[in-house]
Amino acid sequence: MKIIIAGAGAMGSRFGIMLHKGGNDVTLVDGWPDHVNAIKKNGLKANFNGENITVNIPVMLQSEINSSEKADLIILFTKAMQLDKMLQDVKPLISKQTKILCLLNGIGHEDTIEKYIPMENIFIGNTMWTAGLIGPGQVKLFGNGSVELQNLGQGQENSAKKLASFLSESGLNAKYSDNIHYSIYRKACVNGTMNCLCSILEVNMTNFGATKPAHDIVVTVVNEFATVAKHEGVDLDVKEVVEHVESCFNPDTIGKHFPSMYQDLITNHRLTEIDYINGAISRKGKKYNIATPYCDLLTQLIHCKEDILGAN
Ligand code: NAD
Ligand code: AOT
Repeated sequence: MKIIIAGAGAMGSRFGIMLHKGGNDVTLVDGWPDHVNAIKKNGLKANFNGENITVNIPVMLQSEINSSEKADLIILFTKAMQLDKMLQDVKPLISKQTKILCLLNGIGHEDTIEKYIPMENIFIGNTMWTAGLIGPGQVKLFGNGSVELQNLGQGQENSAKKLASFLSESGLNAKYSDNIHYSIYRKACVNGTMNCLCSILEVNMTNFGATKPAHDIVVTVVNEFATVAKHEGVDLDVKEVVEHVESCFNPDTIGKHFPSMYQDLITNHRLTEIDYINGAISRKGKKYNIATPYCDLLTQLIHCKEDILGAN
């Protein structure tokens, strides 16, 4: 099985390393020249659960893609803003059989993917794995995680189940979900609270969880997501989702993780995915005539911070 990781930053590197360690034919594709050149020169370096390892995985720039060999599976791990361009660039690697798996955070990526890929080959999901990009060619990976996925096209359930077992063979702990829109909204509630709040407050998830107002803020934001989700046929169990979000405060599991939005904005002064998370809820709220004041403000505050820090 020829696997392409399209977007090989923090998470793409994690999945690339785990699938490579699992004995698979993996190639990384990325658009950041310094990162790609560092991997070509020195291998991909990872602190993997405390152990320093170097993995030699083939890697190429998006601009170096040629059509010689088609992929069986492409796993998308760009940031949301980079997804459309990546799909355009990987076109030469796609045959009629190529399956595409999208595990990006945020809501509505299927609308972008459907422009390029036939529905029966699209698989969408979300992941509770985490990863950090330390610098070009170097990642830090700790903790455990999981993947939930489902087919977008009708009649592809068996393919989705096979894909989940295939990922699990490399330790990725993947499961087929028969209600992936619920899972995506549930994970979006984690990002709609942790990513923006840890970035605005410049803390990790444990530190945010230790503040007195944390619980009330989480409940209010999750309720805004749930009200919008209901208009899209997704009936979130707010109490369960709040518990799920708050489980991220645990310092012994993933509480010490600085969310990817923090890594983008605070560490690297890069633009964020806020418009695909809280911003998506604000837009949908307007469409359905639902007030989403917390999501509106959190989106605006992140955009303020992008401006203040000169993010690009
Ligand atoms: P990432 O920013 O590490 O990588 C995405 C792309 O940005 C890559 O092409 C990378 O090379 C490029 N990039 C990274 N740093 C750069 C820099 N300083 N200069 C120029 N280019 C740079 O993204 P990620 O954290 O792997 O996230 C991918 C997707 O997975 C996102 O949708 C994210 O929300 C989601 N996600 C992330 C985590 C996490 O812990 N990082 C966990 C779950 C889901
Ligand atoms: C995360 N983090 O999704 C993952 O950093 O964007 C991110 C992200 C799993 C559980 C909690 C947070």
